[in-house]
Order: sequence, then C-alpha cells, then structure tokens
Amino acid sequence: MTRLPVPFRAPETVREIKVTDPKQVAAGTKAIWEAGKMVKATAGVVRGSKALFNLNQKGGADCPGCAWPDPDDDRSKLGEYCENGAKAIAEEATLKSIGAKFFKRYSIQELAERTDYELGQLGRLKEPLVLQPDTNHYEAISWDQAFQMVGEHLKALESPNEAIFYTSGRTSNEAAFLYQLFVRQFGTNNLPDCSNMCHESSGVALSETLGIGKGSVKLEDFYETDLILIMGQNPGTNHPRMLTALEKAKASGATIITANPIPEAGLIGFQNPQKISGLLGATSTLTDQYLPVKINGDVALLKAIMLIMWQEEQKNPGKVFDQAFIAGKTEGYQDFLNHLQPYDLGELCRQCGLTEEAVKEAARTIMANQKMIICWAMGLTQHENAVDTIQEVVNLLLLKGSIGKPGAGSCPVRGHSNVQGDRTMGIWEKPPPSFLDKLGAVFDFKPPRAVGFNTVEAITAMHEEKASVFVGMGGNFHSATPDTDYTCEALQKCALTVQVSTKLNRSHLVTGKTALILPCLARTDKDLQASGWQKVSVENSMGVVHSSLGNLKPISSQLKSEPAIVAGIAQATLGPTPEWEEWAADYDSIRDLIAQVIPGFENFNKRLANPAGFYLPNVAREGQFLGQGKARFSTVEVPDHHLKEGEYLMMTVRSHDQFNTTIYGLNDRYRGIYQDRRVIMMNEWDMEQAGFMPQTLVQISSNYQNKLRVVKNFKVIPYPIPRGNVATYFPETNPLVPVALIARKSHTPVSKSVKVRVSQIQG
Ligand SMILES: Nc1nc2c(c(=O)[nH]1)N[C@H]1C(S)=C(S)[C@@H](COP(=O)(O)OP(=O)(O)OC[C@H]3O[C@@H](n4cnc5c(=O)[nH]c(N)nc54)[C@H](O)[C@@H]3O)O[C@H]1N2
Ligand SMILES: Nc1nc2c(c(=O)[nH]1)N[C@H]1C(S)=C(S)[C@@H](COP(=O)(O)OP(=O)(O)OC[C@H]3O[C@@H](n4cnc5c(=O)[nH]c(N)nc54)[C@H](O)[C@@H]3O)O[C@H]1N2
Ligand SMILES: [Mo]
Repeated sequence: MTRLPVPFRAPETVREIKVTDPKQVAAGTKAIWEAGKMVKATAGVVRGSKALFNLNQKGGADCPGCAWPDPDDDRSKLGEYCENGAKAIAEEATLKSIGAKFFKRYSIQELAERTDYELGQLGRLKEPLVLQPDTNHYEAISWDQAFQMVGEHLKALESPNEAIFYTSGRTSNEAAFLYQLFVRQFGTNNLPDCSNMCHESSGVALSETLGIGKGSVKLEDFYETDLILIMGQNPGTNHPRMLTALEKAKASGATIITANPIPEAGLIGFQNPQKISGLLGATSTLTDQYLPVKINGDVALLKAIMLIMWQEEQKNPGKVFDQAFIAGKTEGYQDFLNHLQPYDLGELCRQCGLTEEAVKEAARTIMANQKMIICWAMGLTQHENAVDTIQEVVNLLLLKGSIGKPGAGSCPVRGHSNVQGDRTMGIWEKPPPSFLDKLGAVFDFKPPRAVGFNTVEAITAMHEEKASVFVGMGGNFHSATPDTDYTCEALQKCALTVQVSTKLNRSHLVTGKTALILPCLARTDKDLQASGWQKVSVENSMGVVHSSLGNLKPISSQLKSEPAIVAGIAQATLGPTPEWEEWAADYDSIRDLIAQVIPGFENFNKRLANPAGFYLPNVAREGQFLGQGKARFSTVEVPDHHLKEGEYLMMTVRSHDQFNTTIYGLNDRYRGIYQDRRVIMMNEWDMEQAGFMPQTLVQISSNYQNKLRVVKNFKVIPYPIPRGNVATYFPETNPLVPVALIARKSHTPVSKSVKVRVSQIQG
C-alpha cells in the first residue's frame, strides 16, 4: 500500500452568505442565549451546567478560553464566564467522541475534505491511535506501544536537536514543567510554542525596555486609572470578560480611547450579561474616542500624539511630561526627543490615516489625564516592526510616568489561558542561563545551552530535513502556522509526528510518515491519579497563579493526563526511572520541584491553597526596571509599506465563532457576517475602484520574494475599514502568509500586514 495524497488545505467551497450591518453593542441576553444553546446541544443540560458553574469560581476550573484574569474578590453569581468561554466548554464537555472504529471507516484523505467546523463537531478523541507508514487509516494502539514508538524514534536520531517539541498555551504549569524537563534531559532546547506566533513581540519589547516580558498591571489598576488606551485588540470576542472590567473602570471615572482599523462592537458598546441591568438591555458606551487607524499605523499615531505632547511640554515645562520620573527612573530621554522632533505632524497623520483633529483630541485627553493603562493584543504584535510599535507604547507610558504605580502601566492581553505560565515554566527555545543553571543543579544534569528552534525556524528545519520528529503538546501546528502549503510539506517530511490532543484537527491529517494521536484530559475533566483527584495550576495575563480543578467525568477511560503522557514518553526515551511515575501520580510533587527551580514559586503548594491564587513578582509593577537599572526609551522608525497600485494590506483576524483554529460556527455576529468565513472585508471606495460589488467572488494572492501564493473563492464584503486595508479570517488565509515574513527580533509571523492583490473570479 502507499499513502495517497492528502489535501493540504481545508475545502475552498463557495457557500451562501448573509450580511447585515456590523453591531454597535456586544454581549447582552443574546450572548447568554448563544452560550446556553451551544453547551446544552453538545454537553447536555446537567453536564454542561456542572462545567459552567464551576468555571472561574474560586477552587473551580480555569476557563480554557482566554487568559483574562478573575476578580480577586467578588465573582458574579450569574456565572464568571462569557459567551465564548461557554463555547470553549461546549467543545471540551461534548458527549460525542471518536476512536479507532471511526477512523477505520474514514481515511485521512476523506477527513481532510471536511471543513474545520465539521472536524470539530466530531467530538473528543477517545483512544490512542497510530497512522502507520504507507497506510491511510488510523488504527488503535496501546499507550505502552505508543510511548515505545516515540522513544524509539527519539533515540534513533543522530542528535536530540533533530526533534521538535511544540506547545500550545492550554497546557498546565505542572505538565509544562515536566515537558521542558524531559526535553532538556533528552538534550535540546527545541521548545517552540504558540507564543512565538502571539505575544513574543511584547515579550521582547518589554524585556528590552522595562526588564520583564510581561505586563505590569493588575485587574484593580483598571478601577483606579484615569485613562485606558486599547490598541489592536478585539475584547468583545476574544476577551469578553475584559468588557466587564472596562465597564467598571468607566463607572470609576476612566476615559477609554480605542485605536483599531475596524470599529469592533465590544469596544463601542456593552450590555453586561453578568448584571441584571445588562440582561434587561441597559447599554454602556465604552469607547470615548475611536481612532480608525490604518493597519500598522500605530507607530505614526503614537509619534503624532507624543509630538503634540512635546510641543505643549515646551510651552509649559514639567506640566505635560513627568520630568521627575523621567530623570529618576529612565534613560535615553534626550535621544528619544532628538529623534522625535524632526517628524512632521501632518505627515504622521497621513501615515496613520487619521485627521489632525482626531489625533489632537486624543493627545489632549492623554495630557489631561494622569494615570494611564495601555492594552494591546495581536493588532500590534503581528507586524514586521511589532517590537518597535510596542516600544513606542512604552515610550508614551514613560513620558507620563505611567508605570510602576497603581492605576497605570502596560497590559499586553494574552491569548491562551496558560500561555504565560508555560513560558514561566521554561517552555522557551532560548531560556535564560540562570534558569538552565538552576534546572541543572536541582536535577543533576547538564541542560543543553544552544538556542533551540522557534516556531518559524521549526517549520523551516523540518522542510530542510534538519528535524524529523515533531511532538505537539496541544495546538494545531498545521493550521496556526503561516504558509500552510509549505508547513504541510515540512510536516510530511518528518519520520514521526505526534499530537497530544483533545479534538481532531488538520494536524492529525497532514502528518509525518508515521503519526500518533495521544488523547488527553482537558481542563474541565476530572483528573484522577494514583494519589487521588488532581488540581493543576495556571498563570493568567496579570501574573496571578491559581489552581484549576476539573469536575467532569472524562468521556473515555482511555484518556491520560498531560503529565502522565510526558512521564510515559520520558520513561520510554530516557529509561525507566521511578520518579517520573511518582511525579505523574501526585502533582503536589511536581509543584515541589517547580518551587525549587523557579523564582516566585516558593512554598508553591501552600500558596496555591489560597483560592484566589498568588501574584508572581513583577519588577515593572514595582517600579524596579531592568534589575536595579532604569527603564529605557527607544527610538523607532515609522514603517512604510510602499503599496503598489492594486495592492492592499491584509490583516487576518478571529471571528466571534472560533477559538484560534477551532471553528465553533460560521457566524461572526458582531460584524454582521453569517453562514460563511471565506470573506474579505473591504472599504466601499476601494470596492468601487476595483469594480467589485458586494459578494463578488474573488481570489486573493500574495507575492513575496517572487513566490506567488493564492487562495480562492472569497466573497467581498463592504466594511468600515480604512482605504487600502482589507481583513480576512485566520486560518483560511494562512496560505498567504509567507513563512519568511517575520517580525524583527521576535520572529513572529506577520499575520496582520500581508500585502495582497484581489481579483475577480470569472464564472
Ligand atoms: N473567543 C476567542 N477568544 C480568544 C481567541 C479566539 O480565537 N477566540 N484567541 C485567543 C488568543 S491565542 C489570542 S492571542 C487572543 C487574540 O485576541 P485579539 O488580538 O483581539 O485577536 P484578533 O482577532 O487577532 O484581533 C486583533 C485586533 O486587532 C485589530 N488590528 C489588526 N491590525 C491592527 C493594526 O495594525 N493596528 C491596530 N491598532 N489594530 C489592528 C483588528 O481589527 C482586531 O480588532 O484572543 C484569545 N482569546
Ligand atoms: N494568520 C494568523 N495566524 C495565527 C494567528 C493570527 O492572528 N493570524 N494567531 C496566532 C496565535 S495568537 C496563536 S496563539 C496560534 C494558536 O496556535 P495553537 O495553539 O497551535 O492552535 P489552537 O487552534 O489554539 O489549537 C487547538 C487544538 O488544541 C488541542 N487542545 C485543546 N485543548 C487542549 C488541551 O487542554 N490539551 C491538549 N494537549 N490539547 C488541547 C485541540 O486538539 C485543538 O484542536 O495561532 C497563531 N496563528
Ligand atoms: Mo495567541
């Protein structure tokens, strides 16, 4: 037998689509209704309610959705979850499942013809499976055989650096710690993670300027601040509980400015579904000033604002900038000013696509308010100059002395629920030497020192056959990464690809010569080990570490926990050692190890007993920048995209019905787009100029370094977006994102500014 070709991409079928005007308000009763509908349909009323009411309560399960923090004190009686958290639960708690019988019936080729939405609907993976070389169907395999297979492949490599160990951000601290320990004992730092595609740019920018790659604010800071600037983020969909915090901030007197190429519903207005008033339809207006900035116009915008502030500062010295803070706590101020002064306000406004009036109004608001928080997410991190942009954000905070004090600071809003914790645990291709020293000392071995592959380098390494074993601790490497076709070729060159997963996705279908699916327990599942019912811990976006305890009966007795799977692979690779079994049997013992290795985790088990968790130390929050040093101003340039005639700058965004590559449904309710995701949102003037009508069928192409990439069958939708800019959904347009197009310094794929052309498909 031979392995037949597997389609690399999801089907590019044309569907009927329905469009309405974008919404002005997010959440409300509709959100509760949508949430309930989805959970009941997939998990049943009893199981679904059990999961939902446990969610984000003290001592309950951490929502597997986003990393937005829980309130330290009062939690809503109506439930501390949001519509999209409920959808994440519905995905996990579903009663449907698939195993060997199902895969006997359907080949990988047949499954690859289904949409991502259809794959997700199949339910949970319920037993370990293997796809043998030259076959087209997965078959059952025992856990022991699966572990042996991984161990044999790993041991057969000439160098440990020929293996790649990816992590997605749902993995608990305990599993992540064991995983990186195993990988380093095996002998490599090849630990790329989803963070490489996500907030890596924030980590790099903040480490260089403030000395810590994490944000500096706590949730309470939102209630003490005067002003919140939200850039490149769509919380109504991706961090819905942030809207509750913004509503509370406004009630305490804060002003909100939003910079986003599109007016996202949740940032404009909000009906709080966790409050009776919100359920009855009372709307809060969240954004006081909306700035429709052009894609990647943020540096120009921030520079324009700071230029206006500087002009005012000259008229009223010490009244606009916090000179005491600048003198005492920063360095590089004079260079920064010298670099800023020659810029021309009119030109900067043209570059960011805003009127001078609008920018002046924003600058006036910023000058009139003392304490400021700046929030951002993927709209800033996924550009070539993303690190620059975030350093420009830091510049503004430094000018105002708005960092290291209550009610002020930096707030990169993280994605996956434990992506920040995984990094803290050492999931990192370039860990600091101090971390490796400690790890080596505690476990008595010599950790590898060479920097490992990040996500993009991992793809290239597999493509160039420098790596031939891929292990994915969660995630969907096939679809989340850029340049889908190239990534598929890379994966197919591997001898073995292993996916530790909860649900079927395309990474299980486009595989190495041999492939394994190792099904694991999810966050909401009850995790029973030899020593009893186990809790795990996670770290949220604001550096709070807290416990998470699942309470649902697992869908199958064949599922293993992530720590148990790591222990199994470790023993099969490094040789049988009793401690791996002991660690997997009792997570308290893993936490005792973490306490010995990672600063801030002293007395971990004892402190985790506090239901609200505990804060990790944070130098920026404490006003101690760069060790004992000073925070740094940066000098960054305004990017120029040189768009040619007929070229547009494309951002790839999430719809309201997805969690990254998991597609919950085909509607993007807040944007008024229903029944299909193959759309391109375009300015009406641009449409007219290009001769497109609403729903004209088009293909989109990118041409980077003379390689043409094309996706077909997209429908044009008129949308309030700046001219020259277009928006599409991730992952449908990932085939257009060139693997070599990455952010400077952070190496994050440039998924938010891809130059594309759009042409009508005749037919
Ligand atoms: N329900 C749900 N929740 C999620 C996720 C999910 O898929 N579904 N994903 C999780 C993950 S991993 C992450 S990282 C976060 C992602 O959270 P977000 O970053 O909010 O997600 P995106 O959809 O990528 O949205 C980016 C936003 O930035 C804007 N934008 C794009 N380019 C620019 C620009 O150049 N400048 C400015 N100012 N704005 C720009 C877009 O219009 C959009 O509003 O959400 C997390 N939470
Ligand atoms: N074009 C474009 N590409 C992007 C982005 C973008 O904005 N635009 N965003 C990027 C960002 S911010 C991110 S974070 C990445 C996301 O990249 P990934 O984290 O790799 O992708 P996900 O879609 O979140 O992974 C979903 C899969 O994880 C598995 N899973 C779910 N829960 C668990 C669990 O508890 N344990 C285990 N072991 N497996 C689990 C399921 O099998 C599911 O199919 O994508 C990036 N890619
Ligand atoms: Mo992310």
